[in-house]
Amino acid sequence: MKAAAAGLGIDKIGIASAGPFTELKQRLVRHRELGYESGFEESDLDKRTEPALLFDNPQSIIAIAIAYPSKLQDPPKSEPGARRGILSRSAWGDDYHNVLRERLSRLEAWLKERVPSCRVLSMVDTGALSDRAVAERAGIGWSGSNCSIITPEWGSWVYLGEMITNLPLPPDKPVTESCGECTACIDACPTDALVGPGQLNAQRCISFVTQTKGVVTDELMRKIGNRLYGCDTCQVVCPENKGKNWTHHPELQPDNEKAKPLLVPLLTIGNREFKEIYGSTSSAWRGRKPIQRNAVIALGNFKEASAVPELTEVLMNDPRFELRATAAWSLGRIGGTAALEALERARAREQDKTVLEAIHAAWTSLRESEAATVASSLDEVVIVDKRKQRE
Ligand code: B12
Ligand code: SF4
Ligand code: SF4
Repeated sequence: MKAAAAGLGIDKIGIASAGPFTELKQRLVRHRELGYESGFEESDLDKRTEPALLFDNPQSIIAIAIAYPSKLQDPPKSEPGARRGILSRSAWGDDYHNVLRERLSRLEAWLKERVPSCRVLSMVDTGALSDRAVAERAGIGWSGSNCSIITPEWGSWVYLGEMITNLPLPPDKPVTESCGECTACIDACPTDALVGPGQLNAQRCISFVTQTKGVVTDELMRKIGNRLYGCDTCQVVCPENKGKNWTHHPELQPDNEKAKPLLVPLLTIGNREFKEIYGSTSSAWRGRKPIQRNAVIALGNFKEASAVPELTEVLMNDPRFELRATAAWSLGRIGGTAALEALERARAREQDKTVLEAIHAAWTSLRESEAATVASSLDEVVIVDKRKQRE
């Protein structure tokens, strides 16, 4: 099976025993108690850790890994007047869920041809099991301080999937490599979401925040930067990923305009157009709202004054309060007379409490910074005056 992996389009296969994940269970209980869950995980911790609850008489779990690209070829520049956002590498190319499911069904067909009595249950990401815990047990890679499974061959730029089976296959040993003394990912995480080696407070992880649909806090909006979906920082800085860029799966190759799109057109993208462009990628699962909201945030973080008319349009007319509130924040961050006027006009007609609060916060901070600028220029006048008097 392992020798056939490459022919099946699979980069690495490992075998794990199908016994309960007892240590993981304790870990997940503690994780929940600390409030570190994202809410995207399967909520039943028994199902997450006991393969026998998902599959009748499981004998082993076949774990697979598929490597993906980490570099864009000739990426378009993000420039004043044409600012761009970025999708995380896990959303480049075709949706990895579909790609891995297709590989798992190829593997299933290969197995059934040889062992007709074989039964399998395949999963990728949305299944109950922890894909990382299975991969670790199956010797695919080690569990890094950035939480990712790092394979000695492909680094952490791998998607994971698995198949519970009734085949009693000999289990692989976990890999012996480890992070050693390195702490680069923990140091680089913009929000200190990595609260310790291999321990993530998902609520502070930018990858999670970019996938939420609500209004984000000022602190986290500033840290989102121009990320439209996901975050790769803790993997980009990882020395184990240095020089690793995998281009052998054509379906996973990025389209530059999708991976690094212009921000302004995203503000008005319709549902149908969004599905046409992004529907085939893994970034579309939460719909267009989070990505549009993140585009509004990114323009604010770029302080892109040329986008004030479009942001004003969002603030005045977008039916979604989350978008209007975020546009208020963004205009406050950009500043200038046009932004201030837009906030004042919106304040006069806005009915939603959250948006009104956002407008007020943006307006106040703008006025304060304006007052500070006036005050500092007055200070300068006074200093100049005093100098003149002395002369
Ligand atoms: C929920 C989820 C998220 C959440 C929370 C992530 C997290 N770290 O918990 C959010 C939205 C933030 C997220 C982000 C990302 N995700 Co995600 N996510 C998942 C999902 C659905 C469940 C993960 C989960 O249960 N986490 C809870 C933690 C506690 O458990 P765990 O990580 O599964 O298991 C590990 C720990 O428990 C640890 N552990 C166990 N016992 C102990 C004891 C001690 C002392 C310590 C320190 C650790 C430890 O070891 C286990 C194995 O590594 C999985 C798919 C799946 N079904 O498993 C994908 C998955 C983990 N995500 C994936 C990816 C690619 C990402 C992103 C890179 C996407 C991006 N570019 O933005 C980021 C990475 C963020 C990060 N640093 O982890 C891949 C990971 C591939 C890989 N090479 O590791 C997965 C496996 C999807 C897939 N099938 O490929 N994700
Ligand atoms: S994905 Fe980004 S925010 Fe999340 S842990 Fe990694 S560096 Fe921190
Ligand atoms: S950056 Fe260093 S500590 Fe973090 S996962 Fe990579 S090797 Fe491990």
